[in-house]
Amino acid sequence: GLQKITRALISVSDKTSLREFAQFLVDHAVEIVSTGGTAEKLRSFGIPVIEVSDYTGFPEILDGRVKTLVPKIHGGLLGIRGNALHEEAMKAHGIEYIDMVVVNLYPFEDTVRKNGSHNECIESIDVGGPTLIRAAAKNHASVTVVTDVRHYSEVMSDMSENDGCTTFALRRHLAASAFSLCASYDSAIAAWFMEGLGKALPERITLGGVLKQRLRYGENPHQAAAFYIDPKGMPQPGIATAEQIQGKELSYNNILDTDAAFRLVSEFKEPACAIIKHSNPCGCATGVSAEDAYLRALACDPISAFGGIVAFNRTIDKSVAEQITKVFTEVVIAPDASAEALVALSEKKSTRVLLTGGMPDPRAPLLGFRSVVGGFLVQALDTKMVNMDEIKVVTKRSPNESEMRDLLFAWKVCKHVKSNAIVYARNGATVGIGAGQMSRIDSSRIAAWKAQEASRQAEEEAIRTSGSVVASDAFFPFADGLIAAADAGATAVIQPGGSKRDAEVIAAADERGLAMVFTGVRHFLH
Ligand code: 93A
Repeated sequence: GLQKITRALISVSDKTSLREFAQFLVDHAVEIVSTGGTAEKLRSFGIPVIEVSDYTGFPEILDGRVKTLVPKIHGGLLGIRGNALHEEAMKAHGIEYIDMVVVNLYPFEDTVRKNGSHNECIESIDVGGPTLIRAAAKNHASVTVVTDVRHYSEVMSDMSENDGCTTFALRRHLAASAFSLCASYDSAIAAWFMEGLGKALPERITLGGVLKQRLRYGENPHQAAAFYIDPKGMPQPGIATAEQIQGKELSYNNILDTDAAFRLVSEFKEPACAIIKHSNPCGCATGVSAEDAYLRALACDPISAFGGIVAFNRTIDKSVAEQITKVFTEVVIAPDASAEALVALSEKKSTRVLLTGGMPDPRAPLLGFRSVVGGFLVQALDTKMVNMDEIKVVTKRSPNESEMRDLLFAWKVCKHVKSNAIVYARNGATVGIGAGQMSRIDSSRIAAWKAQEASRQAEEEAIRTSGSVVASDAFFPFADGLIAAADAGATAVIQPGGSKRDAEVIAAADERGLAMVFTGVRHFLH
């Protein structure tokens, strides 16, 4: 299993730590062959290197498009040691073994991300690099393939421990990593072509992900899990880019809930706060400040908020930070936090604090993935938000100004609640949320009941749903859900409309003096 390294081909775009690694190889009597830019860099470090063109006797041509694509290189990588026929052929053609390939690829994904021109993107498609990587990885029985700067230290310790040889275990592990790099590199290229063709959902799809973090487990302790980052496209500020300032490691459920919470608050221009439990909001509010929004979101269901995920669309200041520390909170995510706020939050060591540096565009297109046995579903995520001119008043009474403001607020929240979703809101804050029920009437009842319970616990005289508005993520199939809302004291309703029984539902609203608007848009969330 041990293979002595006597010759290495180094061809790298990312020249980070190149000096240290190449020097280590030279110290272990390895002969280095390199392509133009890499060779020049090594020479500048005073490291002895053979130009690939001198090695092959063939110049680099076509602006570097053909540098290493020659039999002397690929024969040297693919030949099987100890195979008499291979050795005979190699001898006949003057090909010698190459024991190690150190290659990282033209940065195609970066070029796309930086909005490179069409030509720049095309030129960033590496052909020779993946070819070297694939050849070396295929022949990992004796060839070591190093495709990432982060592998250097592993390789150096393996060689140090084994007298300048690498172990089979290391070569195999590096080969697996090499093929997964090639796969994700090609899938990024394929995705870029598809976009150019206006096809978001191609005939074949490969998920390109780069490991961000291995997770202790998935939804439950017996499920393996990891977090991968989409390497292409401009990353929007959010869970994937956030910097964790303090707290324990994020769990799988934390990541899902934090994403849901941050996406919800990104819907609002005014200061807003959302508190999420099991991917549903248990409170969401706008306010004059982050603190105001937090306290109003918390008031919706303070019992459920225990152990919640709290998101803001504003910088966390000291006053809101002090409020947060009064409640057991798993995660706080916000675009930023003041220094004093961070000091206040550090009182609660286990609370994870994530700062994103900005807010995502809630309308930016995103794909969502769900697995089913034997495959997976892909859809464009629901980034739609209704415009004022698409909203139709269907009752005799029109919502007044404050009802309209609350209707739009409730509608935004409702989109982020699992179906069947019913959201009661008043003065820019949720007062009752019914989520994830199998019947809409149950969600309506739960939402009203939750509001009643919160009112009772806070020892308020009036029930919070009186004078509230209600949003329903899909049409009311019967009048019962609407009647339940009217009975709870709601005065206005927002829903998509489109039921066979719309006329009955409208009549029930008119009878009770409710104002109702139709959006024509449904927001199921499963
Ligand atoms: O243009 S290529 O596709 N043709 C090649 O033959 C080739 N060989 C290595 N790109 C090629 N490479 C790539 O060049 C490597 O993958 C590496 O990223 C880069 C290093 O070039 P230089 O040493 O000139 O900086």
